[in-house]
Amino acid sequence: MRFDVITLFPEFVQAGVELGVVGRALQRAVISLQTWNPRDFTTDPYRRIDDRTFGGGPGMVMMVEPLARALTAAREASEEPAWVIHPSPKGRPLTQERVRQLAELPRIVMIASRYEGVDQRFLDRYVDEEISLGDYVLAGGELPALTVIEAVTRLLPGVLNDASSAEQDSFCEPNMLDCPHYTRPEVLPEGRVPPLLLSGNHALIARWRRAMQLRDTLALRPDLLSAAQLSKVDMKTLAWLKVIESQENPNTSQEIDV
Ligand code: 4F9
Repeated sequence: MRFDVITLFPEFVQAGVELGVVGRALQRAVISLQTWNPRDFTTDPYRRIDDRTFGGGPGMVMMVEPLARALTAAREASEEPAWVIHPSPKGRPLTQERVRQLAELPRIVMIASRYEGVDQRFLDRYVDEEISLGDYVLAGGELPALTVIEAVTRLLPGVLNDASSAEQDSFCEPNMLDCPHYTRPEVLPEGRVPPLLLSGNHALIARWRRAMQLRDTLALRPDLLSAAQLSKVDMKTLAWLKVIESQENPNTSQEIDV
């Protein structure tokens, strides 16, 4: 898989892909990455990439031409068709489902914008998709671009050593949080491992883990549950978790429905 990032801070992006899973994937040539600096595609002696906003107001806007020329150069660097992503708070929130789809593409180009924004004509004409990482504003799109690269790369064949570990994570199952995990030693000043996990009873352990997933999703991300794949047993477990919750917090309790 090939990534291209158009950025005023190519060193920032290069530094972000050196280590860990992405660094290893680069070394093994499972992925490749090229950065493109719009400043190298200016024509004026000041190498300007931004200008004041029409209509007045504070802040600078990234100009169409350096970005468009950088994008053209990136496109021409490979024959693979490119899907062009602009990380932006205006985009659709990124989900693991979308990450899985992106991992099927041969090539992604990301536009990491800076300053107050980008001339809308560039976005309308050249960007296929805007992606948001959340409802907050960063100084630029470099960290979101790195986030997309990492989320996608770890799904590519041969990147993670244990083929199953990418698939067993929290969020692998859509709309369900991961259960708690424990490792040695069994007993610590900070607490002990739930004895059930030491029982060797795998059916019981699987049920406990499922109950913990439901407990934590209900407590931390109840918004996910409406879209989650729930079995009849899951529904019963959830109903009980709600009863228990209402007993522990009688002031905030909702209706009991078992
Ligand atoms: C992009 C914030 C995606 C959240 C890009 C400033 C951004 C962002 N998700 N903020 N530039």
